[in-house]
Amino acid sequence: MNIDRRRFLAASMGFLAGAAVPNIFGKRVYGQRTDKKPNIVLINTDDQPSWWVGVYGNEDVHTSNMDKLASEGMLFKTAVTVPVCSPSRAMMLTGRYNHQVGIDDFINNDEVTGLPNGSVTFAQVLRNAGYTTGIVGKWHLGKEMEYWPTLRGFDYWAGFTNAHGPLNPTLYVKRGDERVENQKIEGFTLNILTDYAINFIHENRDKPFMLYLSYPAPHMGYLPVPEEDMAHYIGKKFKLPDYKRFPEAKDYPEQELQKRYLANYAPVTSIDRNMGRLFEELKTLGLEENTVVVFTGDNGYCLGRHGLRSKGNARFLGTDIPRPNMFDDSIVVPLIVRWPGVVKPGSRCNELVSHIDFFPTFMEIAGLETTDVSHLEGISILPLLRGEEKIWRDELFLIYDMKYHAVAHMRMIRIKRWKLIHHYEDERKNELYDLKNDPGELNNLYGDKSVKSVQYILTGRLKAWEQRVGAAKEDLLKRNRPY
Ligand SMILES: [Ca+2]
Repeated sequence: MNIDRRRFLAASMGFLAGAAVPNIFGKRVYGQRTDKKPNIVLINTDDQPSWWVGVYGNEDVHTSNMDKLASEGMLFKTAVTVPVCSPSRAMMLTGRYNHQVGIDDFINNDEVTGLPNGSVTFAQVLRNAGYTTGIVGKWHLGKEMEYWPTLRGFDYWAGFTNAHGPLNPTLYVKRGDERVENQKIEGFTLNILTDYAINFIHENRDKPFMLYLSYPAPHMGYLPVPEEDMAHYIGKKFKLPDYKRFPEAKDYPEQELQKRYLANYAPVTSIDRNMGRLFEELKTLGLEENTVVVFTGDNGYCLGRHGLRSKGNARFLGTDIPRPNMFDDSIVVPLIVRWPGVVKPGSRCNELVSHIDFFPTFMEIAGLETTDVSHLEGISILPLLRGEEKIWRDELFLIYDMKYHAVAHMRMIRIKRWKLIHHYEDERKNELYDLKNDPGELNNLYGDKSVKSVQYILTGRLKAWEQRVGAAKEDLLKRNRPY
């Protein structure tokens, strides 16, 4: 069969199988499909908060493909995750809270640990259901071979264990039991990873596949990027937050912060351009209709907000003063889902969702029952994607036991209006924010008499959750971890 014929057939099948079901008036009806298993492409960026995406309201960053994806799919305004790499990835892959799979903080380069054997990932479940599963890029759930993604449900891996710089990457390339090729490739890392992702899609175009494309950027400023990505920012001055109101950060030079913005926005644009290449490939292969694309980030970032640089383990700008935190800037990540025929183009969702929801969502997308997997903490967001009226959860929880940069033991409950954070390392640091009247989380109301009942109720709910999932203060002692 020649390529044109194959593409034509694939395109026709995509149309028949994937399009929205036309009703008798010829209108598209969303939320219904009757076709074969859809492919899943999950794109995860490293340290990109939702506020670094144009469509989330940022006028400085250039993200035309991310914005277009939102115009074709659903954008979630409040998608949260643990505010550092490894715990967030553990939550996403296992559908459980990070401490339940033993990942408290990011995994340092010299640490011999990782996602334990026996932690079931969505990749394993999808592979059992007939999917070919691949990961391209950063893993960050264990450096030793026993923790590698090819032993956690992925048939294919082209990438690296921890972080990697922007140029000339050395990649492990591994398929099943094949030997590992350790390849150094000349060029820009983000372009090269996308090439591998495109190849994976091309090779698996005739069967259901799940691709987890894990970009290692814009992590801590990721330059250089190709000139074409930099071109969007020549001579540009970025809007900066009012970081000078924070005494610890007030002496930090504006010019330096401008440079940091450039070092983060330019790689976001580089990823965005590469995402465009990947989407073109899906279209060319006729797979666009039958592929669910999920775009998200592994944690947020402050970059001047609250006077901080970095995320949950932030420090004040220009200092080594730590500020462990669960500000929305650190925990809210982009989440955009496109699924032609199911998700209404340009739709927006204000419900509270979390990275623990990915696992059951992917199961449901693959047509699998989620009732037998009671160990999962997340809920499938498929009803939200379909636009169904549904009573949804009204609370989200997070846990972050931080050991690098500072010691902190944070537990959070976030409802739509309020957020409570316990700091078990020092309860004088507890926080309570009214997100409706103080979305920037500048006014800590913990202990304020005017919100006594809110604090009381949220404390009860948070403690009940802590007890249930083994995250209470007493459990820290049992785990022999100091606080
Ligand atoms: Ca990260």
